[in-house]
Amino acid sequence: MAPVPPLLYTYRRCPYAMRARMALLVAGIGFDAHEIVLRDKPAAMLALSPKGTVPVLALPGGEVLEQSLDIMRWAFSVSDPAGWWPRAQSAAHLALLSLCDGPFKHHLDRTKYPERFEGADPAWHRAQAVDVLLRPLDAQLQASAQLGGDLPCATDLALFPFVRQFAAVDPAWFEAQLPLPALKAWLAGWLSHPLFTAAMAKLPSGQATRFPAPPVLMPPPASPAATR
Ligand SMILES: N[C@@H](CCC(=O)N[C@@H](CS)C(=O)NCC(=O)O)C(=O)O
Repeated sequence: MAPVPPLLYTYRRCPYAMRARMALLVAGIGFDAHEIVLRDKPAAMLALSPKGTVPVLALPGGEVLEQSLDIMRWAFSVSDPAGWWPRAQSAAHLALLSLCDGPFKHHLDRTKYPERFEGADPAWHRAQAVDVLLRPLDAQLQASAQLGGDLPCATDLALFPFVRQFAAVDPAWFEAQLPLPALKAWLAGWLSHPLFTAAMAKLPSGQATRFPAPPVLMPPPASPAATR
């Protein structure tokens, strides 16, 4: 009998779920995915993880991973010959990650949904988001095409979906007003990357489906010379 695959509760447009799906794909782990409707979360998911956020990964042995970073860590513990996880564990990378998930996410939410936060000034939060993460990220990416160096690492995967979301709030402003060329080249490389395309596969919602196994995922990323 074929082994039972892990089950990922996910939401296609959620940046936390994107990083989890990309890590599972990089690690070559076959999984079922249950695309949820945020306003109507499945009872089975809430039974496993009452906090009610996605992603949630239910492992065949009964363990439940309720945080995107735990899912990434687990995926790379299964298979990581290229060292995606260890290259993401430097103090500088962990600092970028906590800036992303902490202050940057705070400012991103208030840039994107100011109506949800009383008194929020989206232009101020947008400027803060740039200062807190995007400028340091651009500086880092001027030194190497990926945060992982020549090759990406788990930090690239973890941060990219959030930078994507920020850029999508006002793409014309992002393109015209933000002089961060290395960051933009990195973002463009990921947006067109087969790994991201694979991770964004559309699934029927409300049921578990085998997540499509991609053909070849990791051609080398575009070189800085080719993208800048
Ligand atoms: N710290 C969590 C955050 C996950 C999270 O906040 N996910 C959002 C979607 S992007 C969510 O599920 N929100 C619940 C809701 O909107 O009801 C993680 O890293 O997995």
